Amino acid sequence: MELWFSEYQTKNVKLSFRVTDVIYTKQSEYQYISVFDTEDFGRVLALDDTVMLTTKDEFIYHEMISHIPLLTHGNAAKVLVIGGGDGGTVREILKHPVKEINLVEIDHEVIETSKKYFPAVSCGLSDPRVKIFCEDGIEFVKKHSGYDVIIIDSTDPIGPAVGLFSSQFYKNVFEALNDDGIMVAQTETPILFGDLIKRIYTDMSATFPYTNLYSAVIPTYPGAFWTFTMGSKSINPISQEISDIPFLETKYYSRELHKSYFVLPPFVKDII
Ligand code: AG3
Repeated sequence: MELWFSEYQTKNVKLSFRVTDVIYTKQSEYQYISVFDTEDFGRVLALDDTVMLTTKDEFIYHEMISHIPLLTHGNAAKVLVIGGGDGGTVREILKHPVKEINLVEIDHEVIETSKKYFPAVSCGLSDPRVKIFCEDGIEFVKKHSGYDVIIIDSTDPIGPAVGLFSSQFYKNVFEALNDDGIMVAQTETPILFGDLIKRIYTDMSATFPYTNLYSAVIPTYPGAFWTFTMGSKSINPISQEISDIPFLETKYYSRELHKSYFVLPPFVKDII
């Protein structure tokens, strides 16, 4: 018997994996959580049947959403992660000499699931520098400030994540950042969602003096060509020297390529 998982990336495009084992499923207060093993991409975490990570390629997303803003900033002490309950982003941030990480994940079941079934992803969550808040990130940024870097490691802009893609949210993030602060958000694929990317870019650049897109290839996300949008209050990420921290162990991010991640193909430049 063949067992397959499919994500509807659009109404008309599916990404499917042959499933070797269903490990865990649960309907939480917010979403349907599933964990399963696959033949070629290892273990998968899906939320509402949408792929959040696979153990084979999660390093690409988590390295790129963390190291680019942190090395651009160069001296981040206090970092906020919104979403990211699996812990992959926290794991990467902990490779930097930060003092404090606040993780704000709305669904504590995601954290528990990752701790139990993805030990190599969630390993940083028990570090003493990490404080976990199980609340809505949209409200959290209105009440907290003093961050050097804020990372929006969200799901797609549907359901509870919609507000994480709004111009008012970007304004609140701006206020929550220190004067040289930097934010970055995962911003989907220009192959399928050009209008969304244009709106995010327009909204973020209405608030942040420097707004830049960068990209990575993520085979298990829609379009495979994925973007991150970075807003910076005073540091220009393009002219900034990249800070040199020793022993940054990465598999996708590379210092030599750092500037090139911001170089956009013409079709993306045309979108924004
Ligand atoms: N955040 C999910 C990115 C969106 C993926 N979208 C999709 N598969 N349709 C990643 C969570 C990992 N920390």
